[in-house]
Amino acid sequence: KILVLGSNGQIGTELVNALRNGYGNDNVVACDIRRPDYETKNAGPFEFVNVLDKDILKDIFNKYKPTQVYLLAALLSATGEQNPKLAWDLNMNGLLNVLDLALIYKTAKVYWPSSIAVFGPNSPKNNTPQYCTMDPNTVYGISKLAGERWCEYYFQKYNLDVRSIRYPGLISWKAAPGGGTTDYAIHIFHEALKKGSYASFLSATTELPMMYMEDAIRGTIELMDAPASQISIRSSYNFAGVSFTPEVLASEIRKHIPDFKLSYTENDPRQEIANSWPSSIDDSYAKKDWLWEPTFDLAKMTEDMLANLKK
Ligand code: VAH
Repeated sequence: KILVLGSNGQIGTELVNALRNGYGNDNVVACDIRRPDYETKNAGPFEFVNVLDKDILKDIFNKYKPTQVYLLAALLSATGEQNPKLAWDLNMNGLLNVLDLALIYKTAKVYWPSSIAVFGPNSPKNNTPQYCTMDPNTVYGISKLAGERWCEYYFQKYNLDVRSIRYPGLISWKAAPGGGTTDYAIHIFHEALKKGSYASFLSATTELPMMYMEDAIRGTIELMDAPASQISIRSSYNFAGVSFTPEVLASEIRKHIPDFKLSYTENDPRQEIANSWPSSIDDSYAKKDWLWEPTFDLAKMTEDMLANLKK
């Protein structure tokens, strides 16, 4: 069995579907603190689980004896800044609870997502390398960097097969994003179709690394399927798709909606977060170790987002 903890979020919703397609509906157990708002195409087992409740989490491990666990429950960057202590508690203790239970129940593989938020103002901005100065200044970024160190620690000390990716901003049409700094790049599509205009909370020239969800899900499963001998990084892999600014994204949208208007709001706290993050990422280790290759460029992503949202 495969457990997906945080199955209702932006990533979990699509990952559960992809895993159920590959492993069969009954073999993938979706776990969240809320029931999914809508029926997923691939219905399967669901459990109410709060990853901070170690007793319930232990019961779930005991009940399913999972071979793989994906831990996706987290607070993202913008929401994290509104509630720093909760973000630290959930992002850190959720991870430690899962790592400990994975050892006890001999889970074969654990997946935990990190983020480009592990980088900070003194990290190189362009083509940010795997190994460089990392001084995250959001609680989200601090918790992701600390989490990466714990993942590597459990691998080195206890031989736990933990794998991780530093996601860029993920663009998807199926499930809503949950309080991140990159969310503008999703809202813009919804508003472009609904109103023909959008007010971006990030400035025209803020360039951030992004990726289409379909690529991200495929990459995640490819990493998990790769032979352990090919995984040279046990903290978390740099992972890249496309980079763009709100301005560049708007011109791509205008190829489909010629009158689309983009304006900007000022003094949004998310701007400061975005300013501390890289503009583009060097993911050569992922390419070399497990043959990662993205397939969605800006044009293909924009076309697919608009076509699906229109439906
Ligand atoms: C956030 N989408 O904005 C997340 C992400 C690249 C950043 O981890 O908080």
